[in-house]
Amino acid sequence: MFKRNLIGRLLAFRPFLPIAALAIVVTMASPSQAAGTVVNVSLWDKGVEMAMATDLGFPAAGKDMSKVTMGIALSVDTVKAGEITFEALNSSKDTIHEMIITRLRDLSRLFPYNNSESRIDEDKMPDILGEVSELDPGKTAALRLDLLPGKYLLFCNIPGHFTSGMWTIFTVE
Ligand SMILES: [Cu+2]
Repeated sequence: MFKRNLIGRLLAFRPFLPIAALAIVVTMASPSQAAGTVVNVSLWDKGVEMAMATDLGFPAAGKDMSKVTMGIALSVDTVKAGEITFEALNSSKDTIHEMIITRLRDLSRLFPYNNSESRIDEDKMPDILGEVSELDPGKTAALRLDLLPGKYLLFCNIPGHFTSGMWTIFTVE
């Protein structure tokens, strides 16, 4: 599903490439030949009727993360350093989600949070590397990054979603 969408999008955006170049694009889009690593990302939730948790933001220490009502699921959570393509799918039926990636230098540090907006204060986070913003339900989008070894956090910053548990840790070796 992801692969087909990726190929479709690449071809759609590059309709005038010569045949040889097209072949390269298609070849690169298959997982075994991809330049770097492909990580499938599912942005999921349990539906709008579920009351959102309000105290399940990162870090998870001391929290009952089984109570999350939305989250980010990865096909693989540890990859080799280098070029990494995140293929994000909004699996929700009714809610817009997004995926922001930030370097995680301290596994216990609280993120700057704007309580009145119920979201992370992105302006106070110097380590944000990229994002797939405001993805409609059922839509996919890709983010390609060159990542060094370290810990990263993927999170959704739609109001209320971070504290509902919509984040996950990602490791690059
Ligand atoms: Cu979200």
